[in-house]
Amino acid sequence: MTTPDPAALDPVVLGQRADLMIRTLASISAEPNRLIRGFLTPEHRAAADLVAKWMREAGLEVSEDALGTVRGHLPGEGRKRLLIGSHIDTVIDAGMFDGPLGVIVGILAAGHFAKAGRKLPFGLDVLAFGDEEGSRFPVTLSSSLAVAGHFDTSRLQAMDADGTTFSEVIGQFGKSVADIPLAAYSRDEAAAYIEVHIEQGPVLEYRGQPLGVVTAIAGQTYVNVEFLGEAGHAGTVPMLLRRDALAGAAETVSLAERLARETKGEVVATVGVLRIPNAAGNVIPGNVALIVDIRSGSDTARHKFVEAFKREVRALAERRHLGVTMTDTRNVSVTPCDPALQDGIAKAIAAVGGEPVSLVSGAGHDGMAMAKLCPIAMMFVRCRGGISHNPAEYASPADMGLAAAALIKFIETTNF
Ligand code: HGY
Ligand code: MN
Ligand code: MN
Repeated sequence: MTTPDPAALDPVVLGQRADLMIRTLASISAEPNRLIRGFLTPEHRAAADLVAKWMREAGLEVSEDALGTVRGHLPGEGRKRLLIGSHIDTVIDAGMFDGPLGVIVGILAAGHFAKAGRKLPFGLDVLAFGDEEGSRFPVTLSSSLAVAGHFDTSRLQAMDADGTTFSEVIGQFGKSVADIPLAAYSRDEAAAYIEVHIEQGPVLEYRGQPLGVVTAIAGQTYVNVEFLGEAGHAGTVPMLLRRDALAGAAETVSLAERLARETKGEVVATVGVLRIPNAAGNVIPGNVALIVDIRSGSDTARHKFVEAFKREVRALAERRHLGVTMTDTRNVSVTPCDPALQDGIAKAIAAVGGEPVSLVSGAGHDGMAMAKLCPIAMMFVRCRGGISHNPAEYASPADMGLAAAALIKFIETTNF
């Protein structure tokens, strides 16, 4: 039995380690002046290699699956394993904490037990997923779905902006599509999945608390809306004779915002992508597409919203003599977090001096995929101004250290 290092449980030391690791990982990007790390890119390769190095240094057995998920394993007494993970891919021009924080805190926690020579009643697996954001392909959660045994091979035909297919990219990454099923855990191995993640919202900061317990992950509907009007000369077509697809899209953006505001917080709706092919200042847009991201902690409220939204879009298209198609490209129900695990996390937060705040996650996470395999739970970490998906994203070393100490406490006080 090696002597436990007293500093190992000191949240200040853990926070400093986490901060250094976060900033080191953040230096791996596709571009020098902003953080971009797409799925199965050279940056993913470099990030995976760095995470694997940290896992080995922490005393974990490292492996990597066919979708580039890096796994650090600490053997326990029995066959069961507690899975601790998050993602190392990013959105474009990202913050450095969204995703990596959960992997790094997992490595620090597992390393604590490895260094102490502690044999836990269950194994620990730290997982670094590479496709949570869906910023390269129009699909998401591929790596965690593969680990959960629910990878849908239709994704292999998805294409990135260069027209390269998902399956081609797997080959370029040095992996084989045939090996994807090997990534899956069997149900009797996976005891639970825990993810530590920045809140990406303002609640913990408002409540003056460093850590929170997630009760559920919001459900999501993505609607691809495409308007078909008539391209025309900007100077010659009278306003009343136009079939302006962009004007229809603009009215749709305001409609989504108005309907969501009317739900008084129950539903949020965002248009983050608007595509105008062959855009030109002197051409009336004839064809415009937009993606509407609709989320809610209540599936009933979300479905009701989508129905009302689509009804009003059809009406405005009619009024404007536009053709319109609406395709749901994502429909994910609310993912509840396991009540017993929530309780364990709340107790661990209290043990490190926090007052556990419970909240719904408006953001999606790999836990949505892992819930198909085993019970899940999430611990949120306060982030400044609730800002995320933005380079101004920030979590303090003190709060990150408390999260690592709370996760260690959770592992020590939980049994499966
Ligand atoms: O969209 C989300 O909520 C996550 O950041 N991918
Ligand atoms: Mn994100
Ligand atoms: Mn995330």
